[in-house]
Amino acid sequence: MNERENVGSEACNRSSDFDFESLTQSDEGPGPLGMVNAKITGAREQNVRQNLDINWEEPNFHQAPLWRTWEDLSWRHRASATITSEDGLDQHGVSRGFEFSLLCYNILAQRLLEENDFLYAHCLPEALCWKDRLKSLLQEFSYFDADILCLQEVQEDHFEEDLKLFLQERGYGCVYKRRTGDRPDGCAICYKTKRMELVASREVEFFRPCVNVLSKDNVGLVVLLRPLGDPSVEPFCVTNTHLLYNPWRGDIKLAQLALLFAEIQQFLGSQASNLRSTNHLPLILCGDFNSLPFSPLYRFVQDSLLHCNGLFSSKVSGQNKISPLRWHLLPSPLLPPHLGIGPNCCHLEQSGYNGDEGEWFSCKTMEFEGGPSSFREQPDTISHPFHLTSVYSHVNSRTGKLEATIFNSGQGQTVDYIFYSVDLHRESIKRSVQDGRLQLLARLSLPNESDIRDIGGLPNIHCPSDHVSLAARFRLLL
Ligand code: KL2
Repeated sequence: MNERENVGSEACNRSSDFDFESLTQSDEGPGPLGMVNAKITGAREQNVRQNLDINWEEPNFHQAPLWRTWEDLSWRHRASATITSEDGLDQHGVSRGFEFSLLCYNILAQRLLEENDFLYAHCLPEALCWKDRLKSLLQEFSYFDADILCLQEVQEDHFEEDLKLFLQERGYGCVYKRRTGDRPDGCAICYKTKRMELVASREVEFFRPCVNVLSKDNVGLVVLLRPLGDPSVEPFCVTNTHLLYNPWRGDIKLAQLALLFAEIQQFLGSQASNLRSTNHLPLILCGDFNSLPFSPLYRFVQDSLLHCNGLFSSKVSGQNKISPLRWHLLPSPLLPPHLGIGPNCCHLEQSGYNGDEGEWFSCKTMEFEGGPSSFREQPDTISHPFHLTSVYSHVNSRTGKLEATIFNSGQGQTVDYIFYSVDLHRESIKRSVQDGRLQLLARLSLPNESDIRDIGGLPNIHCPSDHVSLAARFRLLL
């Protein structure tokens, strides 16, 4: 019996009598849970470790759950809200708005696990079998009970047969987009229908025939969600994606991201009738970017701007430590003109848009230094009109250690992100950002590499994926 058969049969028999009903029927979550020890219960948890009704066992090899805590960031807004305005504050000086939680998680498609089984040689067979991994996943979903789930590597048959029903029974509406070609997996966005409604969605396929930098089957999913309960709260946009893995092909990753930005703008433009405000629409962009913090691709998201001149494809994602034998510069322009997308990541037919309404998606609105004229001087500069920042700072503020969202080949790295839209301020030439209509209230702590090594790597019998989940709690201001 080879390793793959072992993964698929013997190990799975162990848990074939697992009762999934018991998970779906509980309103209070699954009870004692080995996987995680933090729960989204409100905006202002300090550190929920002590309050948990969970049996905590000392870590030991292959048996340990991950130690996660909530980092409370809501204090940042109490101060600023009180200073700036009395509007929209409750009697405690806290700004009113719609609070929600979001979980972003690459759940590791079973087919990909089996195709790349050399990556998981260190794992116990039962940590790799779908039925066992499913059980842990469902426990984790139940436990966090997030209002929005953004999932990557969701295998279509497992989504249809196992995940969707479970999530629907727990009150989620689901949108799913499989990768193109014969890829087995895709992205899903699930939202609590009691709390918000789906206004519209767009599937984004990055594959375009005959375009070298868009030759891969990755996808993105964009949704517009309207909070229920308070008609004065406007919709917000959530985007989920899984960019190409190949560390050498940063050209493709960057082109996929540029196309995604263009599609988000076009989608929002098409939804103008559903939107009242001309202010910037709150946007959350999350997923698996297969790129490291502070890499050129990451900088492009955060800075809204990237100078591509002299940049090698193999350097875009920051994954490569070694230099390639053959060096490929990024193509110029990044996207071929016949796609009709400019270096500002905007469909050209939209660039001419000049209405008073919807200024937020007008591609003429270049809000960074130089504006459109700078492109004439620097044709290799790409930009996008969103102002985004990462929920995580990638270095744990308490320990000073680098965070990791993935553990592969004995190495922990960050490749998954939750970015959210912020207000941009400029002091002379220096940019600074601060929370705008989306306020970051809390984030679930991430482990560092040695935390993951201590629990025997990923996946293990408590942690069903080679990624860990990211989670944040936001307040959408009225
Ligand atoms: O890094 V990932 O894992 O975001 O978790 O995205 C890809 C990789 C995923 C979809 O293509 O499959 C994984 N070495 C390591 N991982 C690989 C490889 C590889 N050669 N090929 C695919 N993946």
